[in-house]
Amino acid sequence: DLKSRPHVALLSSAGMGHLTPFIRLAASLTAHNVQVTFITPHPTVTLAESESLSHFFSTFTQITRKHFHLLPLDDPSANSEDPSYYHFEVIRRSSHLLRPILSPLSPPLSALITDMSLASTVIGITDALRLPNYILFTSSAKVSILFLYFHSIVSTKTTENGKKMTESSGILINTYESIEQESLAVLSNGQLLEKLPPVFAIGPLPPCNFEKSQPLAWLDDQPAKSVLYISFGGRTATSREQMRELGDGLGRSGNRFLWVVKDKKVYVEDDSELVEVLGHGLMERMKGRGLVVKNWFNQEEVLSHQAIGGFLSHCGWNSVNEAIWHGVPMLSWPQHGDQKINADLVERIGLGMWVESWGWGGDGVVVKGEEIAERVEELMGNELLRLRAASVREEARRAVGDGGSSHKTLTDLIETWKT
Ligand code: BUP
Repeated sequence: DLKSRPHVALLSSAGMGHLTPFIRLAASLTAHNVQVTFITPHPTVTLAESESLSHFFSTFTQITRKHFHLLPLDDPSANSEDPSYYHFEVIRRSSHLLRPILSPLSPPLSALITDMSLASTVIGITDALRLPNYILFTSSAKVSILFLYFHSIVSTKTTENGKKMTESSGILINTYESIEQESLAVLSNGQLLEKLPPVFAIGPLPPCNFEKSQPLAWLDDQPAKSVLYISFGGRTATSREQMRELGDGLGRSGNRFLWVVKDKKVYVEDDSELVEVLGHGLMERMKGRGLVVKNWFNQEEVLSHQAIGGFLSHCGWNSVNEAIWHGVPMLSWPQHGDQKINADLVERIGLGMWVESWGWGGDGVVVKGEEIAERVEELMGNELLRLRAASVREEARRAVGDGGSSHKTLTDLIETWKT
């Protein structure tokens, strides 16, 4: 019965940073008694995505999966250094194939929720089908302001999604009132643009249960809050020189650590030998106190572990949300894209530190091991920051708990889908 149980389709995009919030939103909607059809572009860019999807569908059997077979794309102009960006373009150019997937869905859809990177082509299709279309914005409210406003002052191809988003039925953001009050106000008070769809702060989208699957024996043996977790996301290629300095810094600081090394702009397909990257001497010095891994680790599970006491992070928005969710203090080291804006927010809400002079990781400036060691010690020994991070965690959980601001926003939105 559509009156009590609306049917909503979700269309995700490429890369774990985009897929993860879609999976979490699908789980949240299911918990709110919404019937969900999940459309997955096929093939995915990485193995991590396809594995995550198969765990997800085998756990959430009530969610219907639809494959969206992508057209082969043989166009060098669409190519990019980063496989995710290339894939965005492939999905974009295949979007006309969505219509035959969407039209026959039964019961009829109340709405389609699309990734921000696909707004420019998908909205035309949903308009033709007279289907309300919502955008899931996978970064912060503050970054969404830039996205939505930029097209009104400059005109380039990259602003197309932002422009189209202003024509959507609404924008869902994985954030919550108390950390982005100002930005959310700007998005809703008519100050930014004359015509802007409603914005729904529905985060932080809680991690789903199926994501807890990997045993981490090494972590289990470490004292509480003693381990620094280091990851710069799946799309950051840290230079070898910087990796050596980071290793040196970890060697100097007496802390335990778990370091996920990514040497190329790929996830698990990276098979270069760690020793080759870091060198024998450094590997020896780090032995015993640290674990260096180059494969895909379930980050959310790592952050939930009692042994973790700090997170040296690129500040991808999902990583920030996961640190918030588990109250893990952060040392921010933005690498590209929206990450400096996120790092600024992390500092302002009291969740972490940001050494701005480090610049963008990988921009040619190499931060020395000595300085890294100093900051790591500052992070891991900062009792005040730990207390603040714990209260950020409580506040976040209140937002999505019964009666919380994000919970109420999502419940009210679902009500409007009931016909
Ligand atoms: Br790397 C890595 N394990 O080893 P962000 C990432 N993740 O679970 P951005 C793992 O991928 P990108 C790993 O928990 C987060 O949910 C992580 O999203 C998970 O980064 C997601 O933090 C990454 O928003 O994506 O820059 O958007 O990692 O592709 O660079």
